[in-house]
Amino acid sequence: MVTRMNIAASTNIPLEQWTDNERLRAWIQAMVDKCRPDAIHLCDGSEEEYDSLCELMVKKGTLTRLNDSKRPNSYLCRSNPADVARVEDRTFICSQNKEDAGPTNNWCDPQEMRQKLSDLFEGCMQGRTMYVVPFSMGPLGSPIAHIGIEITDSPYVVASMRIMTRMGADVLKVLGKGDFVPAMHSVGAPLAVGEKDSPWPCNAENKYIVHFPESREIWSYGSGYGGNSLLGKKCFALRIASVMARDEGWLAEHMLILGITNPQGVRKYIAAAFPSACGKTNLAMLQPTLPGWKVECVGDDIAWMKFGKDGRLRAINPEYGFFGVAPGTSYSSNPNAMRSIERNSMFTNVALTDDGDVWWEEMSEEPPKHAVDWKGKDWTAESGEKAAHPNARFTAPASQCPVIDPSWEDPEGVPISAIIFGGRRATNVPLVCEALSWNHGVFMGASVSSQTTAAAAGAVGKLRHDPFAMLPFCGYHMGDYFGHWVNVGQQHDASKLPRIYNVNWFKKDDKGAFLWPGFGENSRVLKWIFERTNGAQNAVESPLGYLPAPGELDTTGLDISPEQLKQLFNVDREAWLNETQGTRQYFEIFGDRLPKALRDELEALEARLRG
Ligand code: SAT
Ligand code: MN
Repeated sequence: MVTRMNIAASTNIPLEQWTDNERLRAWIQAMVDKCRPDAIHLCDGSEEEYDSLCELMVKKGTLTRLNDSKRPNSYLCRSNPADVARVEDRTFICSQNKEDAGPTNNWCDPQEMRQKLSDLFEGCMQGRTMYVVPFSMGPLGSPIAHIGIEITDSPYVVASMRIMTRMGADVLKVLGKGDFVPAMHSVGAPLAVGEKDSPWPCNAENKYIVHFPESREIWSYGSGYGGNSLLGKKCFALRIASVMARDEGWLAEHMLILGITNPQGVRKYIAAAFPSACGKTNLAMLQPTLPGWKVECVGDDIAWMKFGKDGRLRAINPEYGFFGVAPGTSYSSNPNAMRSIERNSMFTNVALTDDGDVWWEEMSEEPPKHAVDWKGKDWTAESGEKAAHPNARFTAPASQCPVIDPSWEDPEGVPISAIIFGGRRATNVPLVCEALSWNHGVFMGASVSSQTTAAAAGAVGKLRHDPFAMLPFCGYHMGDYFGHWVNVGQQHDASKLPRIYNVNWFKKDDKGAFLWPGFGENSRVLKWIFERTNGAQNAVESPLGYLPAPGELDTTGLDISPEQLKQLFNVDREAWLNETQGTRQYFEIFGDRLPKALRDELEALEARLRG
């Protein structure tokens, strides 16, 4: 017989003093009874709390403090090698009806899953401390923001949540007696009395990332890594929020948000969807190579967008930090990211240099002579091994970004002028193309394919459909999600809707070399988009949509041959008819939930290609 734990005797502050939210208190008590932690820590979000958690993790061997003269107040963390990325095959949408999860999600009967979770969570925190983490996705009190409470037995998760979200006592003040999304997390590794803990406890063989969309609940078990365990991010801000957005008429999207200012000082905002590890962070804080242009960052991963009183689509970044891919990031590829992580940052699965700093592939031209790799082993460049895991990450406060946008915390959000879709495509997809209409843009988003990356467990480099870059993140039937996008277009003033674009930085020539330099040079594409949204007549129509008219993509000072440019915009009709064949087949899986508007767009595209 399990005895009820006396919370009053086990918390750092009395629960009644911490919150007067009855539902929250009852949930905490229920989870304490189920998980049976040794202690309960109700988080206040203070710096002292963060520091003492980090100190605790240093003692446990989870964290290594970096050299303070190199990287002040920063830590390295090495995860268990069996816990390094999101696990899509262990991620479940447990809607009441299987059909509502749709063909792109793993579904499990909610009753069955509840039983499974109930068994898994039983006593799962024995020997550990349970942390209760109040967090706000979005600026505190913003009409677009929402509150969640994560319960976790991982101090790494608590420390990361403090960087990635607005977290702590202030959130509880805003919450009052109101509603929150409960997000339950355990690493799934209870400790027997006297058992020694491992630096990165997890339950590698038994991971469950579970969402109940109707009751808006998240349950995550077995993994401590990234989107599996920082439940405000993909689980709440995308999977659960996409369901809320569908029900309430807004959009929760896997999109960066950037502000772009032209030499005359006019600023516009753009949102852009790319799959994980396809350069969202680089684009969000890009340093334009075009003189006089400026890009500023609102967010690098997620956008919540609602229509404002002025009829314009307004976006907030629900997050408070960056959880960016480290390998490939350098002072030349993304100087603003590098400056964002100079202090107060956490690094997971990167290499440790002999002078107590971090390193990863391509961070510097010359690799260090010696380092300790992400698995904790001696490393030299000659070994042929990667020093950092390909999905190694930095976690840093967004406020440290030197080009953080002045309006990034505006509770009303920033007005969006353009939406971009993109993926990693070696062939076919041109550098940039504007949709002919809103529905054509929705079709573009729905038909995105991209090569897979190390952000998720599984094969890398495999081409797969990833509609709206939401394949792993849509909390309901993807066909209904397309329908929601079509409806949004129908329900709002077309002249105020953002224009929609498709881009591809990754097209290759027949020798396998990239045709476009990317990074800061992408400002040339953003400039063209900026001018389009300003009414410029600088495009020509192609079967795929509007392309830059000859000479209208600013290539001043860029070393690119006319042949390369031709290839970047070449529309190979034969190859494209193959492509539409693939899209047609893919759309089949959505059955009658595929909106007619998208079928019409597919047919219109085929007609234009044949025409
Ligand atoms: O989901 S994570 O936050 O681990 C990273 C990503 O896939 O974007
Ligand atoms: Mn992402």
